[in-house]
Amino acid sequence: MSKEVAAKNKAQFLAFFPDLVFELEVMLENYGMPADAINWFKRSLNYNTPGGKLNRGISVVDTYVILKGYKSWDELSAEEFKKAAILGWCVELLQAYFLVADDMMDQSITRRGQPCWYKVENVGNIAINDSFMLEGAIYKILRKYFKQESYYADLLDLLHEVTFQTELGQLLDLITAPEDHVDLSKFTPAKHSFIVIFKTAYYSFYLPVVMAMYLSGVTHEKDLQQAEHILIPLGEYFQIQDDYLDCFGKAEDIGKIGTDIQDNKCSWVINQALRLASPEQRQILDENYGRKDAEKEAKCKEVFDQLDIAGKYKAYEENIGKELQKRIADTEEDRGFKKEVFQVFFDKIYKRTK
Ligand code: DMA
Ligand code: MG
Ligand code: MG
Ligand code: MG
Repeated sequence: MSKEVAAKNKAQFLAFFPDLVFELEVMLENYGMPADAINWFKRSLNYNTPGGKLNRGISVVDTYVILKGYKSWDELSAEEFKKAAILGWCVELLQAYFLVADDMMDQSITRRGQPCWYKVENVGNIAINDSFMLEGAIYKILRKYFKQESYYADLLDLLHEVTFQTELGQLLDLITAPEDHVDLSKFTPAKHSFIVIFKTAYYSFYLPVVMAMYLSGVTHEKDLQQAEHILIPLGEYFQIQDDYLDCFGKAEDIGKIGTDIQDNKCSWVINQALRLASPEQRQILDENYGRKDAEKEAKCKEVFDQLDIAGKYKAYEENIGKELQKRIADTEEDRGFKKEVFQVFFDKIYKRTK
């Protein structure tokens, strides 16, 4: 897909969001909510939902188009676009819900180039309830547009399962990173892998594709298994990129200031460093990692540079790229699934810098 087509699709997807905000506004009016509360919710929806890359949401539409055998979004009927776009925005609402809460738990400062929602004047802890309402909006919208569909229960079940998996990942992420007690021996590659698969891969990669599978009726058990076989390692790679960029990316590119070192996170970067560090370097990491102190953070980064973590990342990226390409090539298409679904997703994230 050319850059121009991708930009046009993104604009079309984005242009649909105000319709959903309006629907939700009407729903709140029907509950008799006062105008200032409706405006608060609208502000939270607009602040937290559409500002990112929208890869997850757009993937629902892209996947549906491919599974239907269409050449482009132009072949979608108005009704088809609407249904796929609604499901896409449901994934983006789920993402918004997780991010508002994640930024509070991670004490982050910026997100998508603006202050995190809880950091906005007069928001603070109200952001907790706002995050719940971003999640609740998903089910209000699904109920309105999909209740009569045969796959409505499947959609709800998928969303609930994936939400719970994400929360399991977040739990392990958080308890492996206690604020008051640094113990780097608790970090292991296996734990890291569990954290990133559960907190990111299921909702970011598996969910949008399976939603589009339900919508298009390509739902053979073996195809769902194939989706998991490729999208989970693809999502693991995506979160490893996120871990790497938290430390080595530019804030202007990633739209957020990295917090993993100060937050004592079991990230890909520290796991590599622990594998390679000399006893002296290990001691520096033991004394400086996970402390709310910019100078200590810089000392950790010095060790990461000495260990050439950036070079190790490049090598990892080449290898995982090859492995994923192999899995994509081996995808069976005889039941109606198309390997292009995976290829498009792969191309969107391979060697990303933002
Ligand atoms: C993100 O993990 C996971 C979820 C479920 C939001 P993270 O804290 O590494 O994300 P970010 O770097 O965007 O804060
Ligand atoms: Mg975070
Ligand atoms: Mg987090
Ligand atoms: Mg991160």
